[in-house]
Amino acid sequence: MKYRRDIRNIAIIAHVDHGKTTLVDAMLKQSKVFRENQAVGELIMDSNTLEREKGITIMAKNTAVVYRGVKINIVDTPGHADFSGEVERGISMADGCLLLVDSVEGPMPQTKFVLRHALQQGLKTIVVINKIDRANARIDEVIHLIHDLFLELATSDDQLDFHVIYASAKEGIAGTEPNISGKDISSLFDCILDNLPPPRIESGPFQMLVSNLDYDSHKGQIAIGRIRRGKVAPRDTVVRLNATGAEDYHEVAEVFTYLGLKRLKVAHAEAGDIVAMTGVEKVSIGDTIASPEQPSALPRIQISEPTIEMTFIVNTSPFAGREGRFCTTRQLRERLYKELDTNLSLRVQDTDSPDTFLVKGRGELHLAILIETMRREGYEFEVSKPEAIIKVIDGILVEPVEVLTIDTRDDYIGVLTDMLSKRQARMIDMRNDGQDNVRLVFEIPTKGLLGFRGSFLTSTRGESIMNTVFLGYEPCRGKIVSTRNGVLVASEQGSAITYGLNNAQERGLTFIEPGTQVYEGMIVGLNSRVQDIPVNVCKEKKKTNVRSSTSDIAVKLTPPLKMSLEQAIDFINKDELVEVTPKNIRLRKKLLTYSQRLRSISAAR
Ligand SMILES: Nc1nc2c(ncn2[C@@H]2O[C@H](COP(=O)(O)OP(=O)(O)OP(=O)(O)O)[C@@H](O)[C@H]2O)c(=O)[nH]1
Ligand SMILES: [Mg+2]
Repeated sequence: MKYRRDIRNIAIIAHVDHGKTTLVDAMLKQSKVFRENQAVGELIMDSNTLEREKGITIMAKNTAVVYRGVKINIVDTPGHADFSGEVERGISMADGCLLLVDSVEGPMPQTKFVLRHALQQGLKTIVVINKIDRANARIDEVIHLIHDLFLELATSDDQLDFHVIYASAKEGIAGTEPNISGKDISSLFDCILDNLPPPRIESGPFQMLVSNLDYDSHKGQIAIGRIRRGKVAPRDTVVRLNATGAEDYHEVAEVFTYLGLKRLKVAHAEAGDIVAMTGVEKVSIGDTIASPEQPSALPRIQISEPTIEMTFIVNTSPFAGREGRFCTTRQLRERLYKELDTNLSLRVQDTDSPDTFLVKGRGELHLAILIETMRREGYEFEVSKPEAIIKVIDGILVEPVEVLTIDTRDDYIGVLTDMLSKRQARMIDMRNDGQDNVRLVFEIPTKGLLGFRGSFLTSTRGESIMNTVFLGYEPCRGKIVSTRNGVLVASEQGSAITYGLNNAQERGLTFIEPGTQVYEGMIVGLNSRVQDIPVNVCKEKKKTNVRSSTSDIAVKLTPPLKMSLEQAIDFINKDELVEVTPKNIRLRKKLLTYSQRLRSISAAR
């Protein structure tokens, strides 16, 4: 067995926000991949617009730095549980990983999820205790908890023997002791070179597993992966082996390796390195690209199954076709199926109704990001309330269950446990730090989490953080009764005006401003009672000839409650839809007229 000692392939894994992308910034900055004085900013690898807006990583990405003459290929992965599929494929390119843990938060549910995957894939680990600059860092305790986690998850004894590095990614410093003496992250780089294994090379002709895809409008599809065997060069003939075992031949156009933020065009690349190549058309993640001399497929990447589903429907609102560029069934269908090429944990299915598609994903955020991306591309459509995916296993109806971790203050324990017990959650742990901060851990069916985030944030006044991670399937526990109030539904089409909205505000909270175009059946507010009521927000004040001294004084409206896309999806009930266009996000009843809704209620009785 041979090794490529001039290369290390590493994945950076952690719970959300523990500082992975910031650590990559520090690695890039120290290896001087930028010109002197070049303004590079922060979170350099979060290059996608939605990533920058939300401050989270959504897609796994490659970069590389050179240290002591060794090229370190780095895969930055997302930490949010909804994008776990990206972690699973990122790991498939690596031999080692950096497991980051926040010095205050300690190991979190997603820390466990990513570490389990890394250890199962046989990756060697370096633990990086990050954010040690934080005032309330509790390093000893965190290390202790990490040891427990390894004891629980290690698949062999040598995995228990990991190195620890202390870092402040933000300040760009790292050391082997908590009181860091160095002025940079050299100790981290040294630890990587000394302890993470170089790639092992098998002998034989070219073979590579496609772990990621990119697209270039000139060059077409770009297949990214790590070469397992042999060499590849432009103009080589290769075979692509897909999921069905079918083979087709292609000519490699260009081959690139990574350095800093660039892809470098190379004359050839060899086993052990991570490369990007063009010329292989219609390739999917999980395919193998190999030499025709020995065209054998590598095992496809295992990606966890989706847990929630929702329908995407062609826009049927009275405003359909006004604001989007792509509105037809064919365009919606093509776009959704195209997403499957790169979004591995997504599933799309046709339904009995030709203009409705069932889309399954790993969580509300996973689906919300797809919806937001499509709307920015110019698509217009409607989506239904997400639902947990129910399955039959061994003749028993089962549903997904998640672990919910909440970091909050003592004051909110009562209200939270009360809300969560109605959602069939079971508390499994509660830890208090003696200073009013408490961590609550629950097991909760996924269906109980849907629609929870909104009320969670309001009832804890935005002072708490919640995280979830998929646990497994368990026998169904029966229905959860919705506790949301009814809605205010526009009874007529037109332009909302202050007078009409003021009347509506006597009934509850409103969601729209004067001047907003509404249609009959559109949801314009939240009722203060449980039932829905129609309101005419376009209604003008009756004109009389008599002037009253008081009633003509300008009415002051309470500012409307504006919902983001995620909040809207979280908010709606089963008989409602979110209408998504490049310009607007509207909420509506599925049945637009009052009489239709009345009839359906009486039919249900
Ligand atoms: N105090 C402190 N803050 C840090 C440090 N490293 C990162 N942060 C902050 O933590 C937040 C999250 O950092 P990111 O690098 O985006 O975290 P991430 O792990 O890449 O997050 P995801 O990719 O979304 O999972 C940012 O506000 C950073 O500025 C650190 O060493 N100290
Ligand atoms: Mg990140």
